[in-house]
Amino acid sequence: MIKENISKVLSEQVNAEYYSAYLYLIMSAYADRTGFKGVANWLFIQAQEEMAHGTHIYQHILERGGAPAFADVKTPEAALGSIKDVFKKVVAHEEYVTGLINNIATIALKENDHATYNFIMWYVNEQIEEEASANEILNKIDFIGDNLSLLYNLDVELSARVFTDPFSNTAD
Ligand code: OFO
Repeated sequence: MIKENISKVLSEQVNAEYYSAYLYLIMSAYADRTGFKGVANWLFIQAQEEMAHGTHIYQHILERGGAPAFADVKTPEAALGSIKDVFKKVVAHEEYVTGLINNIATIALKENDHATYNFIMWYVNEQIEEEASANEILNKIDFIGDNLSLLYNLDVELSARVFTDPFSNTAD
Protein backbone atom coordinates (compact mmCIF):
# COMPACT_ATOMS: atom_id res chain seq x y z
CA MET A 1 0.00 0.00 0.00
CA ILE A 2 1.37 3.38 -1.00
CA LYS A 3 2.00 5.91 1.78
CA GLU A 4 -0.19 8.99 1.87
CA ASN A 5 2.63 11.48 1.34
CA ILE A 6 3.82 9.54 -1.73
CA SER A 7 0.30 9.35 -3.10
CA LYS A 8 -0.01 13.12 -2.53
CA VAL A 9 3.20 14.05 -4.32
CA LEU A 10 2.34 11.70 -7.21
CA SER A 11 -1.14 13.26 -7.47
CA GLU A 12 0.52 16.67 -7.64
CA GLN A 13 2.65 15.32 -10.47
CA VAL A 14 -0.47 14.13 -12.33
CA ASN A 15 -1.70 17.72 -12.06
CA ALA A 16 1.68 19.06 -13.23
CA GLU A 17 1.61 16.76 -16.27
CA TYR A 18 -1.84 18.00 -17.26
CA TYR A 19 -0.65 21.57 -16.68
CA SER A 20 2.25 20.80 -19.04
CA ALA A 21 -0.26 19.51 -21.61
CA TYR A 22 -2.24 22.76 -21.33
CA LEU A 23 0.95 24.79 -21.65
CA TYR A 24 1.98 22.98 -24.82
CA LEU A 25 -1.51 23.25 -26.30
CA ILE A 26 -1.42 27.02 -25.74
CA MET A 27 1.98 27.14 -27.44
CA SER A 28 0.78 24.88 -30.26
CA ALA A 29 -2.20 27.14 -30.91
CA TYR A 30 0.13 30.18 -30.99
CA ALA A 31 2.43 28.46 -33.50
CA ASP A 32 -0.52 27.38 -35.63
CA ARG A 33 -1.96 30.87 -35.73
CA THR A 34 1.40 32.40 -36.66
CA GLY A 35 1.84 30.00 -39.60
CA PHE A 36 4.35 27.58 -38.08
CA LYS A 37 2.39 24.39 -38.67
CA GLY A 38 5.40 22.12 -38.05
CA VAL A 39 6.16 23.77 -34.71
CA ALA A 40 2.45 23.49 -33.87
CA ASN A 41 2.60 19.78 -34.67
CA TRP A 42 5.67 19.22 -32.45
CA LEU A 43 4.01 21.02 -29.54
CA PHE A 44 0.70 19.23 -30.03
CA ILE A 45 2.47 15.88 -29.80
CA GLN A 46 4.34 17.14 -26.75
CA ALA A 47 0.94 17.89 -25.17
CA GLN A 48 -0.28 14.37 -25.99
CA GLU A 49 2.81 12.92 -24.32
CA GLU A 50 2.18 14.96 -21.19
CA MET A 51 -1.38 13.63 -20.99
CA ALA A 52 -0.02 10.09 -21.34
CA HIS A 53 2.41 10.81 -18.47
CA GLY A 54 -0.40 12.14 -16.27
CA THR A 55 -2.56 9.08 -16.92
CA HIS A 56 0.35 6.72 -16.32
CA ILE A 57 1.14 8.26 -12.91
CA TYR A 58 -2.56 8.26 -11.99
CA GLN A 59 -2.71 4.54 -12.79
CA HIS A 60 0.35 3.87 -10.64
CA ILE A 61 -1.32 5.50 -7.61
CA LEU A 62 -4.41 3.32 -8.05
CA GLU A 63 -2.39 0.19 -8.68
CA ARG A 64 -0.61 0.71 -5.37
CA GLY A 65 -3.87 1.12 -3.46
CA GLY A 66 -3.69 4.91 -3.19
CA ALA A 67 -6.40 7.51 -3.66
CA PRO A 68 -5.50 10.00 -6.41
CA ALA A 69 -6.25 13.61 -5.37
CA PHE A 70 -7.60 16.02 -7.93
CA ALA A 71 -6.95 19.74 -7.90
CA ASP A 72 -7.67 22.49 -10.41
CA VAL A 73 -5.27 22.63 -13.32
CA LYS A 74 -3.92 26.19 -13.46
CA THR A 75 -4.18 28.13 -16.71
CA PRO A 76 -0.68 28.69 -18.10
CA GLU A 77 0.53 32.15 -19.13
CA ALA A 78 -0.61 32.62 -22.74
CA ALA A 79 1.61 35.56 -23.74
CA LEU A 80 4.17 34.41 -26.32
CA GLY A 81 6.33 36.75 -28.37
CA SER A 82 7.98 34.53 -30.98
CA ILE A 83 8.87 30.92 -31.82
CA LYS A 84 12.19 31.45 -30.04
CA ASP A 85 10.30 32.68 -26.98
CA VAL A 86 8.16 29.50 -27.15
CA PHE A 87 11.19 27.21 -27.05
CA LYS A 88 12.94 29.22 -24.34
CA LYS A 89 9.82 28.61 -22.27
CA VAL A 90 9.71 24.91 -23.21
CA VAL A 91 13.30 24.49 -21.98
CA ALA A 92 12.61 26.40 -18.76
CA HIS A 93 9.45 24.38 -18.13
CA GLU A 94 11.14 21.03 -18.69
CA GLU A 95 13.94 22.03 -16.29
CA TYR A 96 11.26 22.87 -13.73
CA VAL A 97 9.56 19.49 -14.26
CA THR A 98 12.91 17.72 -13.84
CA GLY A 99 13.09 19.30 -10.39
CA LEU A 100 9.61 17.96 -9.53
CA ILE A 101 10.54 14.45 -10.67
CA ASN A 102 13.82 14.50 -8.74
CA ASN A 103 11.91 15.56 -5.65
CA ILE A 104 9.60 12.54 -5.97
CA ALA A 105 12.63 10.24 -6.29
CA THR A 106 14.15 11.80 -3.17
CA ILE A 107 10.93 11.35 -1.14
CA ALA A 108 10.47 7.78 -2.39
CA LEU A 109 13.97 6.85 -1.25
CA LYS A 110 13.50 8.56 2.10
CA GLU A 111 10.29 6.56 2.62
CA ASN A 112 11.96 3.33 1.51
CA ASP A 113 9.33 3.07 -1.26
CA HIS A 114 11.39 1.24 -3.86
CA ALA A 115 8.37 0.58 -6.06
CA THR A 116 7.76 4.31 -6.49
CA TYR A 117 11.48 4.94 -6.82
CA ASN A 118 11.70 2.36 -9.60
CA PHE A 119 8.57 3.79 -11.23
CA ILE A 120 9.81 7.37 -11.15
CA MET A 121 13.21 6.45 -12.60
CA TRP A 122 11.49 6.13 -15.99
CA TYR A 123 10.65 9.84 -15.65
CA VAL A 124 14.17 10.75 -14.52
CA ASN A 125 15.43 9.31 -17.82
CA GLU A 126 12.56 10.82 -19.78
CA GLN A 127 13.45 14.28 -18.48
CA ILE A 128 16.99 13.94 -19.83
CA GLU A 129 15.45 13.41 -23.27
CA GLU A 130 12.83 16.14 -22.82
CA GLU A 131 15.45 18.73 -21.91
CA ALA A 132 17.83 17.60 -24.65
CA SER A 133 15.27 17.75 -27.46
CA ALA A 134 13.94 21.17 -26.38
CA ASN A 135 17.50 22.53 -26.08
CA GLU A 136 18.41 21.11 -29.49
CA ILE A 137 15.54 23.01 -31.11
CA LEU A 138 16.37 26.21 -29.21
CA ASN A 139 20.01 25.96 -30.34
CA LYS A 140 18.88 25.53 -33.94
CA ILE A 141 16.68 28.63 -33.63
CA ASP A 142 19.65 30.58 -32.27
CA PHE A 143 21.76 29.39 -35.19
CA ILE A 144 19.04 30.28 -37.71
CA GLY A 145 18.73 33.86 -36.47
CA ASP A 146 16.83 35.94 -39.04
CA ASN A 147 17.21 33.47 -41.90
CA LEU A 148 13.61 32.79 -42.90
CA SER A 149 14.37 29.96 -45.27
CA LEU A 150 16.25 28.06 -42.53
CA LEU A 151 13.37 28.74 -40.17
CA TYR A 152 11.01 27.31 -42.78
CA ASN A 153 13.24 24.19 -43.00
CA LEU A 154 13.07 23.76 -39.24
CA ASP A 155 9.29 24.05 -39.38
CA VAL A 156 9.19 21.30 -42.02
CA GLU A 157 11.51 19.15 -39.87
CA LEU A 158 9.25 19.53 -36.83
CA SER A 159 6.17 18.62 -38.88
CA ALA A 160 7.54 15.06 -39.15
CA ARG A 161 7.11 14.27 -35.45
CA VAL A 162 4.43 11.63 -34.77
CA PHE A 163 2.85 10.55 -31.51
CA THR A 164 3.71 7.13 -30.18
CA ASP A 165 2.27 6.05 -26.87
CA PRO A 166 5.32 5.88 -24.57
CA PHE A 167 3.69 3.07 -22.55
CA SER A 168 2.28 0.91 -25.33
CA ASN A 169 4.92 -1.80 -24.74
CA THR A 170 4.87 -1.87 -20.96
CA ALA A 171 2.54 -3.50 -18.46
CA ASP A 172 2.72 -0.31 -16.28
FE1 OFO B 1 6.04 14.90 -18.68
O1 OFO B 1 7.53 15.25 -19.70
FE2 OFO B 1 7.64 17.05 -20.23
O2 OFO B 1 7.22 17.81 -18.71
